[in-house]
Amino acid sequence: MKLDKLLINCGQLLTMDHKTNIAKGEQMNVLPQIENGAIGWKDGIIEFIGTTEEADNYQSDDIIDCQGKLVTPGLVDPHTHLVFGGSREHEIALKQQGVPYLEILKQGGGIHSTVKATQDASFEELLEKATFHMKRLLSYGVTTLEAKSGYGLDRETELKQLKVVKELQEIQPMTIASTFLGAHAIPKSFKDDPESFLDEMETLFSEIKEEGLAEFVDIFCEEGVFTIDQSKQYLSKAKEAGFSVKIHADEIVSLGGTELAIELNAASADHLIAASDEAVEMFGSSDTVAVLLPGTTFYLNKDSYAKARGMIDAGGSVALATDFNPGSSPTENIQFIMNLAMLKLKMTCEEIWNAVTVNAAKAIHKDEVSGRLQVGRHADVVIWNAPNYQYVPYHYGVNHVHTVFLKGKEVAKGGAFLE
Ligand code: IZC
Ligand code: ZN
Repeated sequence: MKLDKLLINCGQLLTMDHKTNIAKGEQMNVLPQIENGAIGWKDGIIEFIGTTEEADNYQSDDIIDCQGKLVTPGLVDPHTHLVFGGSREHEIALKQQGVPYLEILKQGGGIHSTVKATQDASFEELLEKATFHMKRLLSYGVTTLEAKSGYGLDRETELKQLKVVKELQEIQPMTIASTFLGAHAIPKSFKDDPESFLDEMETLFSEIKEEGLAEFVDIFCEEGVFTIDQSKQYLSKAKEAGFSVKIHADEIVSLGGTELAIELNAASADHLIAASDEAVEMFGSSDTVAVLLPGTTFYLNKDSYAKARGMIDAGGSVALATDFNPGSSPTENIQFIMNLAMLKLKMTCEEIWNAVTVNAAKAIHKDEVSGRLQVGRHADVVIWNAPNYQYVPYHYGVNHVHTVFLKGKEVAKGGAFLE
């Protein structure tokens, strides 16, 4: 068969092909790979994966000699707040004075400040800004991501955000999972009546479902935001309406959101810095993916990080994400998140690669299309300026991308997005 493109001499070709759609516990330390590998595709679909020797059976007018470089699947970022107006650098001084994240929120800043900017922005402005951030994620090797709403807190703006995500799904080739996070904060007008606000957000479920605007419903379960009981009730309704659910759980205060996520069989429980020891153990007997966001702990200047080791040692499944958002994690650099996972979460390099591919895809139900290299799948492939897979979590703060292929097409090179 004649291929459109054939990569040969991939020093390590990480196929991540575990034969299962999730890597749990000790399996996270296994990295399915081919030494001196080769991969080829036609019409954007992978037709061949094997060794460079085996590639002799294939022809192509476009053969790239990778000269021993690392080659992997496109990365998956399973937790971003991609669509928002404005930015929050005006809060730097408050942060530096030691005013905590939840206090800034309580004073009407933080998420509320982004809500105002998002309400004021037009659909086109939000689309343009989200596209910019998405291309930057792509330049760092991400080809699949999740995007949340949650900066509207009213019907109109929440729908506007979700429609931006839908437009992105339709007009560009990255794979995107959409999450409705209307329950992200309590707007001022509902300050003393959060339940009525949740009722209001719930009235959007049917419209979101009918128009295919989101696959997941998420809630910020946190002190001063939504309680465990409110979260349980709201997410149970979401499940009844046919959504899969996620929780921003135990990010700052230990409320028990992690246990709730597992009890509800959520697709993922996210953050988990303050998760209890019992909750950490529970991941061993659950397929709920622990989505850890160490960039947020770093940026909020906290001392303790989520207990990734405990979760993996208990037999659980861990994924990593940027949490890209304008407040607690303004970065699209998922490679820096991999550095933090190595340094602060004490994850092995093998665990880290599983956490940004196969497990990240599972956390957003994209495991059938993303996170692994298999014949028949989209050719979402990254060539790295790295001699081996350990090198990327090791050498920090820079972009190691050599080339990103999205559905077979070269879209980013040397860390820059190609127009
Ligand atoms: O805009 O602050 N934690 N939500 C919950 C966020 C962080 C995003 C933000
Ligand atoms: Zn978040």
